Amino acid sequence: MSGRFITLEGGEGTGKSTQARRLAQHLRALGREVVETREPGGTPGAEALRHVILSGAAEPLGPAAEALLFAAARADHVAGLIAPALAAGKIVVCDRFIDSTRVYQGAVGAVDASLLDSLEGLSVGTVRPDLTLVLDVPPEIGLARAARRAAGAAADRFEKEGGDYHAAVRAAFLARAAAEPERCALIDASADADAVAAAIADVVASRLGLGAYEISGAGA
Ligand code: Z5A
Repeated sequence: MSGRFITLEGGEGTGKSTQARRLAQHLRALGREVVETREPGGTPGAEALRHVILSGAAEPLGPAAEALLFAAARADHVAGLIAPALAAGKIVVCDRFIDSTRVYQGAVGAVDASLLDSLEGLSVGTVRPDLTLVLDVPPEIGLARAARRAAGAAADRFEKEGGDYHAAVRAAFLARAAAEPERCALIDASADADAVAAAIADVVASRLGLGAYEISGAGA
């Protein structure tokens, strides 16, 4: 028995967390067993590393060192949660995964691709997404959404970056989606959350054969 692995990717405030939750609800309503998780994080060890990374404590060490930390967190997450869930036949819905490293540390951070290849091999082995939903909105919309949600809380390591940074992130995600169209589906995430959820459910049904979509009214 082997499950299905779905990842959601995209820049800040594109709605990944919202849509991961909506997709998991939708698949559960269809009678599927779903594990919802996120990166960096998902296991106690990886959540501890998340705190170190997002606090900015590792930023002075440079993007290659941050890539090592993301890879260490991912190795624990894959071994401790994702691989066992897939082996048990469950559907894993993960908010960010390997494409985030390729975009933030690779395309934007300029970490050498051969180093990222090695780290990816070590951390995930053969565990690769069956489907990656790349959520796309113009950065000004994503950043405004994230700012509304944060409502005065301090910006983390990545949230404090400027507009050019987030534009580069968007371009790199678009390039990844274009380079791997069989694995990746590009989703226009600028519509309201119900419309985006419906578009995602259609893609999941057509690409993976996981059910037809009915509006659940779960809200954003
Ligand atoms: N990172 C990395 O560099 N390398 C790696 O390998 C990995 C990660 C795995 C993790 O940040 C950071 O780590 C990330 C990249 C880096 N930083 N950045 N940027 P995080 O996990 O704390 O945050 P995030 O992944 O960027 O997600 P987010 O900012 O929390 O946004 P989101 O999940 O895409 O959006 P959301 O939380 O679902 O929605 C944001 C708000 O918008 C919220 O109030 C919603 O109610 C609202 N929303 C959602 N959808 C809509 C629609 N459709 N319309 C209107 N409003 C909406």
